[in-house]
Amino acid sequence: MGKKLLITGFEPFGRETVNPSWEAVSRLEDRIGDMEITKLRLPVVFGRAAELTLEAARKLQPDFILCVGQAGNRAAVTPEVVAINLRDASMEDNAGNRPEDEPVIPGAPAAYFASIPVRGIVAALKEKEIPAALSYSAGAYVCNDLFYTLRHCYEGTHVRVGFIHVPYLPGQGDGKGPVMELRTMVQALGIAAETLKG
Ligand code: PCA
Repeated sequence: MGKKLLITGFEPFGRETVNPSWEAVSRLEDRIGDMEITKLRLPVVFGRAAELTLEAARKLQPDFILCVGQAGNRAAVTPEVVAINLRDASMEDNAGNRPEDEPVIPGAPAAYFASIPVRGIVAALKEKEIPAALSYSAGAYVCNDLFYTLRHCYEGTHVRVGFIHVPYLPGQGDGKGPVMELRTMVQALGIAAETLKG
């Protein structure tokens, strides 16, 4: 039976004028195999990104939620293994918030593992010679905030939740760090979507 995937990307933040996550997500097909794809662009704002995703998910009733974000210092597509219950920002978000050492959800568990097949995704990407690796930290900024909130909300349900960080696009950062071509990222997300069913 056809499954539904809600996939999110972020608006730009910091000094950047593009965010590769939304650039790649927005270029995905509307259907991959028998999976219906719904794309959502999110603000880089603590709490709000998750609220908007939950709102969209309540309407769509997806089987999978895959969030994508930029991780500028990375050279590979990196599925995140774990989300932690911590907000600890070293820079303001796009609404001027800079939480320090706060829980995402007070009283909730310290961490959740991704509920998508992260290892299967890395293997499928490597098979296509796309640089890929597991990441054991999504940080403590807005990406982790989103990932943690969704994992918490869908714990014990059939909805599978994951997060993938992607590198900078050519032209981003200081020009000296690692980058990845947009078409490679789009291909990578398509492969990840195909691999979700495990
Ligand atoms: N990356 C940030 C937030 C938005 C994005 O694309 C992060 O890694 O938290």
